[in-house]
Amino acid sequence: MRALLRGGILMGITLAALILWTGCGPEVAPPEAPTQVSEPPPPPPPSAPQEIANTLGMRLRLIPAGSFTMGSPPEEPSRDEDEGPQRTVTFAGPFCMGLHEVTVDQYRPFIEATGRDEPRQWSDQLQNPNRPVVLVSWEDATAFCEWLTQSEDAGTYSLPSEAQWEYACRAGTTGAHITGNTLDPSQANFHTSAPVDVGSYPPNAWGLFDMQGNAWEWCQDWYHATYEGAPTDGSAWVDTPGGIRVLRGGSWHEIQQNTRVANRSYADPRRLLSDYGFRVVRTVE
Ligand SMILES: [Ca+2]
Ligand SMILES: [Ca+2]
Repeated sequence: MRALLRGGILMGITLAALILWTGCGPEVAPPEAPTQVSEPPPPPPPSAPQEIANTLGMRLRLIPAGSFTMGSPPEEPSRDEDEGPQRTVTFAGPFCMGLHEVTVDQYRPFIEATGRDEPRQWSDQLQNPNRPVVLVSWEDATAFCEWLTQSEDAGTYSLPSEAQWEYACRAGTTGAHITGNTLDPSQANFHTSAPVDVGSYPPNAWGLFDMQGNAWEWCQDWYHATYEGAPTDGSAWVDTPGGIRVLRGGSWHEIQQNTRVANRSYADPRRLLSDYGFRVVRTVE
């Protein structure tokens, strides 16, 4: 009798355990999932960076963090010595860069708000509001960026560092031009008679227009005749003030070789020329 009772209890416990296991117990592990990738997801494709606009109507592109080789190899035709030695520059974080050179129309409110002197030939330039503002010095361009930072509610604006400029211009390319080893007159405004409206030529792979040609673009950096000792974190090289600042990208006035991505020009920060303009960068916030 006791044995029968014990057997019944055991059977009951077993049955209860079976019910628990099949119905109410902890969930059974699902079948093995398809192959899982354990690495972190890749960064967003550089061909599709984010775009923002400020209250001036200026459009800016998010330039992704990453590394690139700055400068040109010794064998590049028409290369100047100051384009080397080539070095790896790494941007730890993204930044924003103007899609276009700063236009006449975008420069106008700065003059009106600050009373700063109009660029030479300003009344002529006003006839073409969507052309890059030219005849502006490095000092004018820097003052514009400071004013813009004050008047906008997000980010700090500045001229690009040379490294930011070249990284954004190359957009992953490694040739003498963003188009390869040559640049066709249909691809950029160079060796012509005047600047043209910004965005009249195809953009680069990151959606930036007129990085080569149209107006030369002032950079923050003091000019150094070599990259020996230059920063590798993408910042501007401003530790040893000199007499001249850097310009990049060539212009409507220049021959093709001077629009090469790695080419560097330089001028006194107060100098004005009819093919000197600029574009801005902004911090990401
Ligand atoms: Ca340009
Ligand atoms: Ca040069």
